[in-house]
Amino acid sequence: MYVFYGEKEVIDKTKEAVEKRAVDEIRCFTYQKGKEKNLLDFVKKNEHKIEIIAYLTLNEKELIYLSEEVNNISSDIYQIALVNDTKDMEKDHALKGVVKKDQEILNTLFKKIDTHILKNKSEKLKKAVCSTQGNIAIFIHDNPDPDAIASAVAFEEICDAEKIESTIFFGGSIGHPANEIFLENTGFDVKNIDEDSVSKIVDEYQKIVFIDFAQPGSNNILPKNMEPDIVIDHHYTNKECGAKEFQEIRNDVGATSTLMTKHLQNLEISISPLLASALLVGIKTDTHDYTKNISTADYKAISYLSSLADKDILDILKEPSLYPETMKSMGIAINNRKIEDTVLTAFSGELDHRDDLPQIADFLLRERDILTVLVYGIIDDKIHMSARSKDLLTHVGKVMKNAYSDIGEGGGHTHAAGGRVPLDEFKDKKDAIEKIEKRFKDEVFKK
Ligand SMILES: [Mn+2]
Repeated sequence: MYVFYGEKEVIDKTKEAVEKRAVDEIRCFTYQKGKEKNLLDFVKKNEHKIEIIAYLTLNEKELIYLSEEVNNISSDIYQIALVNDTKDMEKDHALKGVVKKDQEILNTLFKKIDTHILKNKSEKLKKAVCSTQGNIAIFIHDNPDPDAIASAVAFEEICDAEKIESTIFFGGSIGHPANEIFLENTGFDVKNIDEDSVSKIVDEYQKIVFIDFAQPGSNNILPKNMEPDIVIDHHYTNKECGAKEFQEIRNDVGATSTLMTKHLQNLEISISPLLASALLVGIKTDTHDYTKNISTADYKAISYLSSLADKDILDILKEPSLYPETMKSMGIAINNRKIEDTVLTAFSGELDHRDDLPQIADFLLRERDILTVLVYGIIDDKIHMSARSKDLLTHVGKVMKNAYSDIGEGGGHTHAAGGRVPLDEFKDKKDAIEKIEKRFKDEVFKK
């Protein structure tokens, strides 16, 4: 939790800036003469939750008094203040950071806070790892992607540095051919397990770590009531994941790889060319080629990793080769594609891999003047679909939901979505093709 204390005007500005960053919980206290006790009472009650107190007041006497009182309650709280002159403030008082009032206050303040938080976080993470008497089980989500795999391997590096044994586990299958190829080419050791072995692992291993996910039981092999010891993730969640020792959920960064890079950097653990390349691919895939959710922190990690990565490995990992079956399905889809206005629909025949569809959809979206794509194919007794859109007025997740929810499933994000419908909803294949396409276009053109 961040606590801000100061004049109303500065507090209002700060609050806005901090909220935009979507970091930890924020509490603001407006400075009022004689009401210092309110702040101190709050600190007493929440001393373990508070990470930082920033004083945005220029009343020096008050500042010194408060910072010392807070220091008496807990010396773990990082206290930073805005002052008239930085000269003699830093050494003599409980304040660990000061910002001169004529500096670009907020930026300087945040820079200091960031440096402190990150260093401190990495140290806390190391402590959580080191307190293990046995070994650590690192879990990643089902059908793991390069971000999850590379981040887990980075976590393993921290364990290795502390001579603590660790193993990476995941449920489901690798799924996406690109991910399978990533794993083959990196040679990283991750263990695919089934539900029966989960309880044994949980018993055997002393600490449980979640990497690139935070909610047990959703898209991972762990039971819903599992309490992790450590969680590091970058997906938005409104639920408490209840990590017992260390938790870092930052939805203001594009990839868990970015967070892990920073930890390795802060803990001065060297990153091999292979791992640096893998982490780079993790950031690349999770930010959709640096176009979505990318932040300054991601760019910083990219710049750091780039100097360590191996260009040849990177080339192989970045452009994974495609399966012959995927090429075949892509050919069928290209031949079958129908275009109406800016919307392209394509039937890709009988599919070998469900995950061919998003790759084909991404490819077809590159056709000139096309803004929205639906690709679908048959696997067993179902029609599987994948949709993409770069049309600002189309939310393709909603389109899929409205078009197919009554006969199957559909949903997803603004730009990418998917769905499936059982084949027996239709008379025959021809009827299925007609109806699937009509439902999609009706929804897209409705807007
Ligand atoms: Mn991720």
